Amino acid sequence: IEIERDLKAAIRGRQFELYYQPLKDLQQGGYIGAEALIRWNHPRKGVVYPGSFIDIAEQSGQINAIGEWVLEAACKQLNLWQHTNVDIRMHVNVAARQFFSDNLYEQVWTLLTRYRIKPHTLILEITETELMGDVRYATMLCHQLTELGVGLAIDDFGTGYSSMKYLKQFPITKLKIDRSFIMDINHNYESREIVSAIIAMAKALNLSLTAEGIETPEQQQFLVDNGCDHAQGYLYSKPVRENEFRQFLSQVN
Ligand code: G
Ligand code: G
Ligand code: MN
Ligand code: NA
Repeated sequence: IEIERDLKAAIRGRQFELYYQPLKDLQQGGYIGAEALIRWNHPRKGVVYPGSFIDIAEQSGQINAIGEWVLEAACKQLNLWQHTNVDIRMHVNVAARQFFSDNLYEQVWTLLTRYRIKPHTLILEITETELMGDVRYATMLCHQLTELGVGLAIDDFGTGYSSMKYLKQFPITKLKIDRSFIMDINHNYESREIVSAIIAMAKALNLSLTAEGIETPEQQQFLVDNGCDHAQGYLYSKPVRENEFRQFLSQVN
């Protein structure tokens, strides 16, 4: 209840901020994207992480207003990057309730137009569980969003409930392997087998693949050797503020 009340003030009071975590192209070496991750600059508590308020916002319905803010802030930023020749794709997390709200398509259309975004540079991250909530509606919406030209990624892939049948049915462009599989690939035979099977499946279905939660050079090496496309994790950078993110890019790209 206290958080709900504080969130109301936060939405009105511009207390949210996006941090960015770089996505590395494992085969070419450069950085090709950023995942936008929300932070709440709470007037008393300091920086609050989404783990402690996204679920509450989802239950209270405040996620719609927050999600709208996130999408607009990400598009505004993408426009600025495109103006300064920072060639990077923007990944944005979309919560279930936001995905199934009746105006996501319109929001995305409006923002692409308002901020002159090249559609393929915006990627919406959705979880398997979200998609499976209402397969018919999700399939329709995914097709509409794909027609706008934006990319669709399944986030936390492997942890949810989904079937190969639906993977083929949704017009998804990308999978993100959940970091729980990456965590022990260097110590656990089963995790290695699962990860290489997911890599093979993504290739067979012509889906681009990002591994999440890379923390060691050994994990990276395994993914490079097995042909994974992209990687994200503390090995490269934790999520950082925009100025730090640009500084990071100028040093590495
Ligand atoms: O940023 P952090 O690593 O603490 O993220 C924790 C969780 O919060 C992740 O599962 C992430 O997907 C989610 N999250 C972060 N930013 C957003 C956002 O803008 N919208 C939604 N819906 N979830 C987010
Ligand atoms: O669920 P989603 O993939 O959107 O969440 C991303 C979350 O993972 C963020 O909270 C981010 O801070 C966290 N994260 C990103 N890279 C790493 C990593 O290398 N190790 C760990 N433990 N967490 C990470
Ligand atoms: Mn994500
Ligand atoms: Na994830």
